[in-house]
Amino acid sequence: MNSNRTFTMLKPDSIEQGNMLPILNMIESSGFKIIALKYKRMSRDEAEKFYSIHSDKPFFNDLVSFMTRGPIVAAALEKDNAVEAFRTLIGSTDPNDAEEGTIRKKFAKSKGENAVHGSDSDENAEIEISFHFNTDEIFS
Ligand code: IDP
Ligand code: MG
Repeated sequence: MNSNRTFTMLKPDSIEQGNMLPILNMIESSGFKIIALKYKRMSRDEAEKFYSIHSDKPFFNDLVSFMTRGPIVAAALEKDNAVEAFRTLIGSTDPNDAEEGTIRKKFAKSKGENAVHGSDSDENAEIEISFHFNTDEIFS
Protein backbone atom coordinates (compact mmCIF):
# COMPACT_ATOMS: atom_id res chain seq x y z
CA MET A 1 0.00 0.00 0.00
CA ASN A 2 1.23 3.49 -0.79
CA SER A 3 1.73 5.96 2.03
CA ASN A 4 -0.27 9.18 1.96
CA ARG A 5 2.56 11.50 3.00
CA THR A 6 5.37 13.25 1.22
CA PHE A 7 7.87 16.00 1.96
CA THR A 8 8.69 19.13 -0.04
CA MET A 9 10.94 22.16 0.17
CA LEU A 10 10.46 25.37 -1.74
CA LYS A 11 14.09 26.06 -2.57
CA PRO A 12 15.84 29.46 -2.15
CA ASP A 13 15.30 30.40 -5.83
CA SER A 14 11.52 30.17 -5.34
CA ILE A 15 11.61 32.48 -2.32
CA GLU A 16 14.01 34.96 -4.00
CA GLN A 17 11.76 35.20 -7.06
CA GLY A 18 8.61 35.78 -5.01
CA ASN A 19 7.08 32.42 -5.86
CA MET A 20 6.38 31.14 -2.33
CA LEU A 21 2.64 31.73 -2.35
CA PRO A 22 1.99 30.80 -6.01
CA ILE A 23 3.72 27.44 -5.43
CA LEU A 24 1.95 26.76 -2.12
CA ASN A 25 -1.31 27.66 -3.89
CA MET A 26 -0.59 25.15 -6.70
CA ILE A 27 0.17 22.49 -4.09
CA GLU A 28 -3.08 23.09 -2.17
CA SER A 29 -5.23 23.43 -5.26
CA SER A 30 -3.83 20.09 -6.51
CA GLY A 31 -5.41 18.43 -3.49
CA PHE A 32 -2.48 18.20 -1.10
CA LYS A 33 -3.17 19.02 2.55
CA ILE A 34 -0.31 20.90 4.21
CA ILE A 35 0.12 19.06 7.52
CA ALA A 36 3.36 20.78 8.60
CA LEU A 37 5.02 24.01 7.48
CA LYS A 38 8.26 25.81 8.35
CA TYR A 39 10.10 28.85 6.98
CA LYS A 40 13.78 28.53 7.78
CA ARG A 41 17.33 28.73 6.53
CA MET A 42 19.21 25.42 6.54
CA SER A 43 22.71 25.32 7.98
CA ARG A 44 25.49 23.90 5.81
CA ASP A 45 25.59 20.86 8.09
CA GLU A 46 21.83 20.25 7.68
CA ALA A 47 21.98 20.61 3.89
CA GLU A 48 24.95 18.21 3.66
CA LYS A 49 23.04 15.66 5.76
CA PHE A 50 19.78 16.11 3.86
CA TYR A 51 21.52 15.56 0.51
CA SER A 52 24.13 13.05 1.76
CA ILE A 53 23.01 10.52 -0.89
CA HIS A 54 24.44 12.93 -3.49
CA SER A 55 27.75 13.57 -1.65
CA ASP A 56 29.82 11.89 -4.37
CA LYS A 57 28.17 13.80 -7.23
CA PRO A 58 30.01 16.60 -9.05
CA PHE A 59 27.18 19.05 -8.28
CA PHE A 60 27.12 18.36 -4.50
CA ASN A 61 29.01 21.50 -3.37
CA ASP A 62 26.96 23.77 -5.63
CA LEU A 63 23.78 22.10 -4.36
CA VAL A 64 24.68 22.68 -0.71
CA SER A 65 25.70 26.31 -1.39
CA PHE A 66 22.46 26.92 -3.28
CA MET A 67 20.25 25.32 -0.62
CA THR A 68 21.85 27.36 2.19
CA ARG A 69 22.04 30.78 0.49
CA GLY A 70 18.63 31.85 1.74
CA PRO A 71 15.49 30.61 3.43
CA ILE A 72 13.44 27.65 2.28
CA VAL A 73 9.87 26.57 3.02
CA ALA A 74 9.70 22.99 4.30
CA ALA A 75 6.35 21.20 4.28
CA ALA A 76 4.84 17.79 4.93
CA LEU A 77 1.96 17.01 2.60
CA GLU A 78 -0.90 14.52 2.69
CA LYS A 79 -2.79 13.03 -0.26
CA ASP A 80 -3.56 9.53 -1.56
CA ASN A 81 -0.42 8.11 -3.17
CA ALA A 82 1.35 11.33 -2.13
CA VAL A 83 4.92 10.60 -3.24
CA GLU A 84 4.03 9.70 -6.82
CA ALA A 85 1.29 12.35 -7.10
CA PHE A 86 3.68 15.06 -5.94
CA ARG A 87 6.51 13.96 -8.26
CA THR A 88 3.98 14.24 -11.10
CA LEU A 89 2.98 17.74 -9.95
CA ILE A 90 6.59 18.99 -9.78
CA GLY A 91 7.84 17.44 -13.04
CA SER A 92 11.32 16.33 -14.11
CA THR A 93 14.47 17.46 -12.30
CA ASP A 94 15.51 19.51 -15.33
CA PRO A 95 12.77 22.06 -16.14
CA ASN A 96 13.61 21.70 -19.85
CA ASP A 97 12.33 18.11 -19.62
CA ALA A 98 9.37 18.90 -17.34
CA GLU A 99 5.79 18.61 -18.61
CA GLU A 100 3.69 21.74 -19.20
CA GLY A 101 1.71 22.68 -16.13
CA THR A 102 4.20 21.27 -13.65
CA ILE A 103 5.74 23.40 -10.88
CA ARG A 104 9.26 23.05 -12.27
CA LYS A 105 8.17 23.91 -15.83
CA LYS A 106 6.47 27.01 -14.49
CA PHE A 107 8.95 28.23 -11.88
CA ALA A 108 12.37 26.54 -12.28
CA LYS A 109 15.24 28.13 -14.20
CA SER A 110 17.74 25.23 -14.38
CA LYS A 111 18.41 21.64 -13.38
CA GLY A 112 20.29 22.85 -10.29
CA GLU A 113 17.97 25.70 -9.24
CA ASN A 114 14.74 23.86 -9.81
CA ALA A 115 12.25 25.50 -7.43
CA VAL A 116 11.14 22.54 -5.33
CA HIS A 117 12.15 19.26 -3.71
CA GLY A 118 9.89 16.21 -3.64
CA SER A 119 10.54 12.92 -1.84
CA ASP A 120 11.29 9.97 -4.13
CA SER A 121 9.89 7.12 -1.97
CA ASP A 122 7.60 6.51 0.99
CA GLU A 123 10.60 5.55 3.10
CA ASN A 124 12.48 8.76 2.25
CA ALA A 125 9.35 10.85 2.79
CA GLU A 126 9.17 9.66 6.41
CA ILE A 127 12.91 10.23 6.91
CA GLU A 128 12.70 13.74 5.40
CA ILE A 129 9.57 14.71 7.36
CA SER A 130 11.23 13.71 10.64
CA PHE A 131 14.43 15.50 9.58
CA HIS A 132 12.52 18.82 9.56
CA PHE A 133 9.58 18.34 11.95
CA ASN A 134 8.91 17.07 15.45
CA THR A 135 5.74 15.00 15.87
CA ASP A 136 4.02 17.92 17.67
CA GLU A 137 4.56 20.11 14.57
CA ILE A 138 2.59 17.76 12.31
CA PHE A 139 -1.21 18.17 12.01
CA SER A 140 -2.71 15.31 10.03
P1 IDP B 1 15.14 15.40 -7.77
O1 IDP B 1 15.17 16.65 -6.94
O2 IDP B 1 14.31 15.55 -9.01
O3 IDP B 1 14.76 14.18 -6.96
P2 IDP B 1 17.88 14.42 -7.67
O4 IDP B 1 18.54 13.62 -8.74
O5 IDP B 1 17.49 13.71 -6.40
O6 IDP B 1 16.63 15.17 -8.31
O7 IDP B 1 18.88 15.61 -7.30
C1 IDP B 1 18.69 16.41 -6.15
C2 IDP B 1 18.89 17.85 -6.53
O8 IDP B 1 20.24 18.05 -6.92
C3 IDP B 1 18.07 18.33 -7.74
O9 IDP B 1 16.75 18.68 -7.42
C4 IDP B 1 18.88 19.52 -8.20
O10 IDP B 1 18.66 20.66 -7.36
C5 IDP B 1 20.31 19.01 -7.97
N1 IDP B 1 20.83 18.35 -9.18
C6 IDP B 1 20.55 17.11 -9.64
N2 IDP B 1 21.20 16.83 -10.78
C7 IDP B 1 21.93 17.93 -11.06
C8 IDP B 1 22.83 18.27 -12.13
O11 IDP B 1 23.09 17.49 -13.06
N3 IDP B 1 23.40 19.53 -12.07
C9 IDP B 1 23.14 20.40 -11.07
N4 IDP B 1 22.31 20.13 -10.04
C10 IDP B 1 21.71 18.91 -10.04
MG1 MG C 1 15.74 13.27 -5.39
